[in-house]
This record gives sequence, C-alpha cells and structure tokens, in this order.
Amino acid sequence: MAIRARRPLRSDAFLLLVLFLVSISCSTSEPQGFCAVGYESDCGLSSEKILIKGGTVVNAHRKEVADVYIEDGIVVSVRPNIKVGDHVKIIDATGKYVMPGGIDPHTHLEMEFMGTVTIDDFFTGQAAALAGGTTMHIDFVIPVNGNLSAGFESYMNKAKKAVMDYGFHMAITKWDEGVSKDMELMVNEHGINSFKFFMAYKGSLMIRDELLLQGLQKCKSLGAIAMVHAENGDAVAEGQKRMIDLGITGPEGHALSRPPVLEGEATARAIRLANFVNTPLYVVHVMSIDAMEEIAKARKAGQRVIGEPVASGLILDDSWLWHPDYTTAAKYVMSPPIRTSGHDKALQAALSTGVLQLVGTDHCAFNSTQKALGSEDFRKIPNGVNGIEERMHLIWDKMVESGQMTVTDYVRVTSTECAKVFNIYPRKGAILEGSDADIIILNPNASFKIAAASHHSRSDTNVYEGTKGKGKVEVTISQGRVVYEDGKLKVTPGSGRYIRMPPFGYLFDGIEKADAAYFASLNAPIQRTKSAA
Ligand code: URQ
Ligand code: ZN
Ligand code: ZN
Repeated sequence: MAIRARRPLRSDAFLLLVLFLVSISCSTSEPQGFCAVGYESDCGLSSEKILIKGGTVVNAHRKEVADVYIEDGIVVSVRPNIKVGDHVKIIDATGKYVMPGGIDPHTHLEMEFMGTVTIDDFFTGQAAALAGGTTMHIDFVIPVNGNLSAGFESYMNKAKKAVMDYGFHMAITKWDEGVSKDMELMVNEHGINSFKFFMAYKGSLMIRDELLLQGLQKCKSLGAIAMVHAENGDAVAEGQKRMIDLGITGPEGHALSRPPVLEGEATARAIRLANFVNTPLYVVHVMSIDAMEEIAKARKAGQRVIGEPVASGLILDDSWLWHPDYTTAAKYVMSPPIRTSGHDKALQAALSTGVLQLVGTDHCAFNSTQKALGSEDFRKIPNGVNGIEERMHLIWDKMVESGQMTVTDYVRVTSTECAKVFNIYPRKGAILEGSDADIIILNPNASFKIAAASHHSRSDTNVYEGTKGKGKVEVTISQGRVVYEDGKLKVTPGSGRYIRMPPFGYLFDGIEKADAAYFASLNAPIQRTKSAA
C-alpha cells in the first residue's frame, strides 16, 4: 500500500498546525478599520535586546543619568556606559527621561453599563494606553448576576485580545455565602487582591452599608484592598428626581443632581466603617475637595486610606456640562461628576503633596451615539469619559511642567504607587535589575496635541479635544519589545499577560498588631461578682 511510503502523519499535521497558526495571527492582528493612524502589526513575538543610552533614568526614589540594558523582557542592568555586542537595538535617550511605563489602576474596557457597552475593548483600549505611555492597567471585573467566577471567566475571555499586561479588581454587587466563598477563590486561585463596592448607581451596582461592612471584614481576612465608589446613592436618586421635576433634563442636570456634599458624606462613611473594621481603604475617582478632605483627615489621624484622583478631575471643570451642544456636553458626563473650577486645583495640590497617592483615568469611553441615549433625560446618559491614552501626557504637562511635582514624584503617582498598593512592585513600577521591561522615553522638549481624529480609542469624541502641552512620550517598551515608536504602534493581539496580584500588600503590614493593641485596650469583660442584693 503506497500510503506507508508517506512520511508519518504527525509531522504533516504539525506543519499544517504551524502554518494555520501563523496565518491566523497575521490575519487577526489588523482588525479592519481600526485607527489607521501609524499602525502596523508585528507577528514575531520575539523579544528584543535593547540598550537605552544616555537618558535620565527616573524611579520614584531617585533619578540618575544611566544606560538601561534589556533582554528577554527583563531589565538586566542600569548603570552608565554599558557596553553591548551586536544584534542589540540602540535607542539614544540623551536629554530625555527614561521612566517606568505608566500603570492605570482604574479602567473599564468592554464593560456592559447603562444599557450599552464601553466602546473600547482590551485591544483598542490597551493600544491607546501604549501610545500614551501606559504599559499596564487594572480593570474592574463586573460579576455576572452577582456571580464572581462567571464574571472572572467573562473578563478573561474579553482579555484574549490583550496587547499589554493587565490585572483585575473584582466588583461586589450582592452578598451571600457564595459570594464570600468566591472572594476567597478570587484571592487564592485567581490573583485578585482588591474588591470594589459601589455606594451609588441605585438599582444597578449599588450596595448598602450592611453589605459594605461584610465586604470590608472579608477583605481584611483575605488581605485584599477594599475599594469604594463613594457617593450617597439614595441622595443622588433624590437629586436626580429634583432636577427632573425642575425640568432640568440636560447634562448639566447630572452635575446638579449629585453635588460634592454627597461624595464627601459617602467618603466619610466608608472611611469610618473601614476604621471600625481596621482595614485599608482605597477611594476611587476622588473628584471633589469634600472627599479629598475626608481622606486627608483620616490619613492625618494615621488611618490607611488611599485616595485616587483621576485625570478628568485634575484637568477639567464642569463648565462643559453647560455647553449648548448636547453631544459636546454629554461626553463630560461621568460619576462622581467633574466639579466646578477650583476642585481641580485643590486635587492637584493634594496629589503633589501626598494627600492623594496615585492617578487613574476611570477610562470608560462611550461614543456620541451611545451618549445620545440620554438626550431626553440625563439619567440615561452612559456615565464615563476617556483618558487611558492621555493620562501620562496631561499629568506631565499639568504637574511637572508647571513645577508642582518633581519627576520622581511623577513616576510615583503614575506607576510605582499603584504597583506597591497592589503588591506587584518591583516587578512593575520600577526600572531596577530584574524588573519587567515596561519602559517609556519621554522627550520634555517635544509637545503633544490631543484630538479624536488622531487618538487610538475607538470613540469619536475625546474630553480633552484640542488640549496641547509640553512633554511627549516618544517610545513605549512593553514586555521588552518596542511597541510604540515614531508615532507607530506595533502590537500583537494576545501578547498581553494577566498579572496575578498576591494578597497582604504593604498596606496590611502591622494590621494584626493594631488589632492586638485594640483588643488589649478593651479592658473588658469586667469580672463581676453577683451582688448580695
Ligand atoms: O463608576 C465607575 O467607576 C464606572 C461605572 C465608570 N463610570 C463613571 O462615570 N465613573
Ligand atoms: Zn465609580
Ligand atoms: Zn470606574
């Protein structure tokens, strides 16, 4: 039988398999019609040998003029005058800053919300991040009907097209024994070390104090960070009704319905409950002086509270919500709302002095068609703004160029502190021997201009439209590969890695000692003898 003469099957099948894989990876790496601006694919996932020469290497603890040698995705050495052999890509960084890639602690990619889905998914959102100098983000998993495991599976599936490293926080939207058990699973099996509780969005994501208390205690026992969206959801619902009753149905009604006092009240309440449980608390998207001052007071009293302002709250004010053009006004609708001018400057000052610790974006982008869902009623406008591509440039221009912040503090608030809080430092958030080679080169003498026409988000609008500034990220290196250079992205869907985050980060150091001191201070129960009477 002639067949026997043929070569054994395994090799043919194997070859076919390789050919099939290459054809897929080449065909899928260029989703049609995505952001034609300076985009090309790189099928080879080879990691490069790279020498970054003569730049000022900035870490959160110091800056130095030094070379950085990268191999196999890892920083091998950081010192002056590194000599290398051939086949090494040399990047001249003279006169430029060489910094850890940004880490965005707060994003929502491909999130189902308010009757639609955020316009950026793990491909477009991450590609935009890399073009803006952010090399890792931590997204929020939303449970499926309250089920954490189902939520986790659905987000791991969404992340299959990832082009950079990412991690997950988990939202808690209902409480029962199953959820409590699943939280253990998320921490011990799935590398999640933080859970978010929404005190607003009545009727969808909102939870009540009883659940928040349960959640805080569970987080403590697991060594997980409790995160809160702090607004009084009941009062917000009242505020919304008040505006509608007044005939105020436009985007300006969104800001008027949830004033800073409702953010301050919920922030104070969450802080006091976390104090009662004695567990670290992380307040997301701090948008007002009211919330910031509650955090400042708690930290001054020695409580472990982390405050996260976001780019929109630091850079924008709410005058846009009164813009006569609906599409323009609606794109600025997010919660808590962007505040009146003055809150932005106060949040900048708090960030530059350490009252607030790190900067996120809360990137939750909806295009103008999606935002039009609320054209008759601001309560139906999908809440959220963009920022994942703009954060690093906006904070450099607003905080460093203005002299409010040093370059080492810039690295701390855009990268290192996030890595430390979520316990992945110094693998992430640093340019140290052994760290992942996630690095950006920022040219302080170049400038940037933001426009929806040139950004990498899928959205047709941008809340920073027309903003210009000093300082430009010219090169982004992710996992030891140059993924952004000369305005061109070189990304490969599926190359992004899920980063597991272990529990009991630095914020938990000594918590049990404080508990022991508390129990010792109780001086109870009092042993009483039954009185004769
Ligand atoms: O509240 C959040 O963080 C999500 C739902 C994003 N939207 C927003 O308006 N902040
Ligand atoms: Zn929120
Ligand atoms: Zn958010």
